[in-house]
Amino acid sequence: MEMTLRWYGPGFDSVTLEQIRQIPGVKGVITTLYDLPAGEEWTGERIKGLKEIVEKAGLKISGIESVNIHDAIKIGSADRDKYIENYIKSLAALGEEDIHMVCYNFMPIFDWTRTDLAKMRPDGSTVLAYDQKVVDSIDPQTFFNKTTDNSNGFVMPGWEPERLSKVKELFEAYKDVTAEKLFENLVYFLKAIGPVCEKYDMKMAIHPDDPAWPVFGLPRIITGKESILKMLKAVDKEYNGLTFCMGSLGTNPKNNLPEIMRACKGRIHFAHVRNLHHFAPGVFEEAAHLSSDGSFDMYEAVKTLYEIGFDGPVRPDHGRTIWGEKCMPGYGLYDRALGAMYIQGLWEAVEKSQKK
Ligand code: DNO
Repeated sequence: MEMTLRWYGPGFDSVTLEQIRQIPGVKGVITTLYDLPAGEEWTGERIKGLKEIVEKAGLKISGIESVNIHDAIKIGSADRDKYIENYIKSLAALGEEDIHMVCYNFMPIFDWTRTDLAKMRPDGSTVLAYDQKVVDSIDPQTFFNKTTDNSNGFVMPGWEPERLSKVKELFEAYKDVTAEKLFENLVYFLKAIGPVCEKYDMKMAIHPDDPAWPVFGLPRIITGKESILKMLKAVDKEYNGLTFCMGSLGTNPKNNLPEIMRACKGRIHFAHVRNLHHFAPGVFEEAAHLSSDGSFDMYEAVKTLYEIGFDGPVRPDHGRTIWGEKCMPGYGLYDRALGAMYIQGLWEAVEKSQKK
């Protein structure tokens, strides 16, 4: 495995590449062109520019999170081929720059959802949290407008202002998109990008739905073992793979994380390793990475990644906000750095004990 950290790019992240470089073992970043709206073509020039900045700091780009999918592709509207064409060009441009892993999601409208971005824990740290009752009490079409509360002024991934300002129109556009239709549209997209992925050895890593069930009446199709295997089988090629996001799949305690990893052996191209603390069904908060701080057995998870021969990029995921840091909720330096060290500690222990 290759330890990485997510970095939003110059001007968007409170964390610097110089800081990331000083985290032991972190050699690469997972980044993006955060200013580009979904659907726009990524040019070689923009990618080169980003790469230069990262490499100048002594790091490399280990993958992209995300090249976002335009709603026309998810909805399957008449103009989708134009956006797929742009996506193909973007993948080719990334391949030309020797970047071979792209994380994306196929969630309608909202990407990941939390009900609190700064829930206070007894130790004074704050975390992202979710309560289904709160989600059920919201009418998303009137509730969301230009920004999200508590985000410290940062644009949250998947919650870009241009998206939030047209939530009503988007709901209208998605009204006939059932889970079956959404799945068909995903398969259509995956087949269309096949040739460019194979030409450039591009690994596509779909991000699971977070939380792993439908929210606001919108369908969600990457929620657990069965739906993931269905997706992998529908386009049974290596390029069509998964981001194994523990936190997203783990929102549903019925998902057996090690079992899903084993079932997806060879098709996991990226891993987000993090911990959640469950209180009740549909009520959880994000914990420190340490097993005893949350509900997941992190040792078992890392051991399983090792045993299935996973050798792609891993990143610690949403961290707590600690030590007074001013950062994008979930994406501060301190707790993710602690997470990176912990995951590497587990990996080293597993590796040494299994090699004996
Ligand atoms: C949230 C992230 C997601 C993820 C996308 C991938 O913190 O895990 O926004 O990056 O769903 O496209």
